[in-house]
Amino acid sequence: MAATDRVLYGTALSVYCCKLRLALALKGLALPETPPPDGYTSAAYRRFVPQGTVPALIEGDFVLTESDAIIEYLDEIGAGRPLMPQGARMRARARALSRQIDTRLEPAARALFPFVGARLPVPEAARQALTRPLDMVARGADGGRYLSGTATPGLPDCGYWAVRAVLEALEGALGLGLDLPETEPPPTPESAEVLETYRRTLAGWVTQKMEGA
Ligand SMILES: N[C@@H](CCC(=O)N[C@@H](CS)C(=O)NCC(=O)O)C(=O)O
Repeated sequence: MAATDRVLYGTALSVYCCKLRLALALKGLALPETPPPDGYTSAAYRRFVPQGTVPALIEGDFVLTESDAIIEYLDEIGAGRPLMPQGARMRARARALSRQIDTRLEPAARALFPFVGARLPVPEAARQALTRPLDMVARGADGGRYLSGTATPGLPDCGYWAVRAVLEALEGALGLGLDLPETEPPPTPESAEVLETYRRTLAGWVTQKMEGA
């Protein structure tokens, strides 16, 4: 299938869409991206994406949600440069760290959103909730240049770059004093540009929240 027959639904602010855009940039794939009609909670969007989440990949009547599943699917059909490492154990480690970032780190970061512009103190427990998942990321490099010990960037790197951008924005807004693990940055101009664009989007969101306070 030609890349042009695929459509991606996404929103500028979604951390999972940023993760997928980073993966696509590393893969060298340019897929058209469009916002869900009337937003992702709309009945119009749920008519063809019943999960009502972004990102979603559409290929004819094939509809796929979940950023990891989309990235692994594109890998398996040979679309662009592969992001999953060679070897079952290496792939399993990449998946495990990616799940930890998505299911532990990102929700702990998201829990802080209501405090931006709210002029309320962030409870210590909410700040502490980030410590363990950040520690897992710090240990995830495991001797390699990229997360889960690989020599080239993969699934967990894309997830962490995106969530780290969110955490940086939260740090600027809330002064959390977080110790964010340093990992290798996106290595190509295209992937660096995706992350920079996302940082600008987040900065605009923070400004809007602070001004609305
Ligand atoms: N695990 C999913 C998470 C996707 C997700 O929750 N996206 C948010 C936007 S960042 C969303 O669509 N939220 C709408 C909802 O959950 O109803 C993935 O990796 O794609």
